[in-house]
Amino acid sequence: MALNDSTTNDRLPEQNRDGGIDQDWAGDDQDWWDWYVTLAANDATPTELVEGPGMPEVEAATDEQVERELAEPYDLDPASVEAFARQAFVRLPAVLSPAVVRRLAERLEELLRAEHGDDVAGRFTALEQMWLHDDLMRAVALSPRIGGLAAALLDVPGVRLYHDNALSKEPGCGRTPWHHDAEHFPLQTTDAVTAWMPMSAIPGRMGPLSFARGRDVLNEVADLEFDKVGTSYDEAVTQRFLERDVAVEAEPFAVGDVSFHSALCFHTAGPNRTTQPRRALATTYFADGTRVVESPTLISGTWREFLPGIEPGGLADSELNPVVGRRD
Ligand SMILES: O=C(O)CCC(=O)C(=O)O
Ligand SMILES: [Fe+2]
Repeated sequence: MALNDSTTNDRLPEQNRDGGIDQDWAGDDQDWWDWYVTLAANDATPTELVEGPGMPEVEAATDEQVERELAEPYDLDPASVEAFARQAFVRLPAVLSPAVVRRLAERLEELLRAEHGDDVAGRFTALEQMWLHDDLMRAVALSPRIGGLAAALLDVPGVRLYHDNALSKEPGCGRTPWHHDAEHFPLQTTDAVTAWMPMSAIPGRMGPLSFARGRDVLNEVADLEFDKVGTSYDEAVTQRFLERDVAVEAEPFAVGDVSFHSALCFHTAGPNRTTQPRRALATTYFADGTRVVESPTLISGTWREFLPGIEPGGLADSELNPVVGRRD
């Protein structure tokens, strides 16, 4: 199967084809992902898809059990806080029980199918702002457990919701390009973090989220020019990390593991070479008191949807950005 490989700008909305990246994104969030994955370099050699893990093979939790678990605090080990501060990401075990993952995965399947249908092979299908119309997804986005972890890891008094996301890398979809999210979030802070919550086990061949270790990795690649139509930026980052011995963690995820990556963390994900979709819920939080940058870019995507009524430079506190977590 040919993995997504495109070196033209035909995935860019027409209004965004000319000029640099200092312009608002003209399409919707799915258009953004369809474009974004074309910026990843992929091995052209076709490979067989192997069987992948589906939803956890346990009985699903009830909706009440999901809400209860997501409301309870997680016992965060000080070594994990220290690891996050040093390496800009951390993985935490057993943040979600297998039964809760199962229930969320079932619901996500329904939501994705309703939005994208069945004909999705090879694509990266996304959903966002599910919390506005779905009770279970609201329990995740507004979870005191997940929000509390975000505040504790960032070591800030409180965090607000930026947006939720479902990220479904369908069978045969290629890599996610190297990037760091500070570039994506139009926020005047690096105190932002994304909880990446897999909806199954994710073995290596399924494309687990993978992280370059260290808060300062950014400096190693700061001189590389972003490429909005081809894969040159992604290739240059890969090359630079190899040359400078930047350690990359690309471990599989077990059911219930959740990773938290800072806006400073460089990350990527491999192709999904399995027969099952690689699905995760990804929710982003930022420090309360943050302002929107003066000049959002193409890479900021559909940010106005996540901060309605807030103009560049304004305080990021719309009604869609409730305070979700507090540091104890
Ligand atoms: O799921 C992926 O492959 C990419 C997700 C990502 O970049 C993020 O959640 O920040
Ligand atoms: Fe990201």
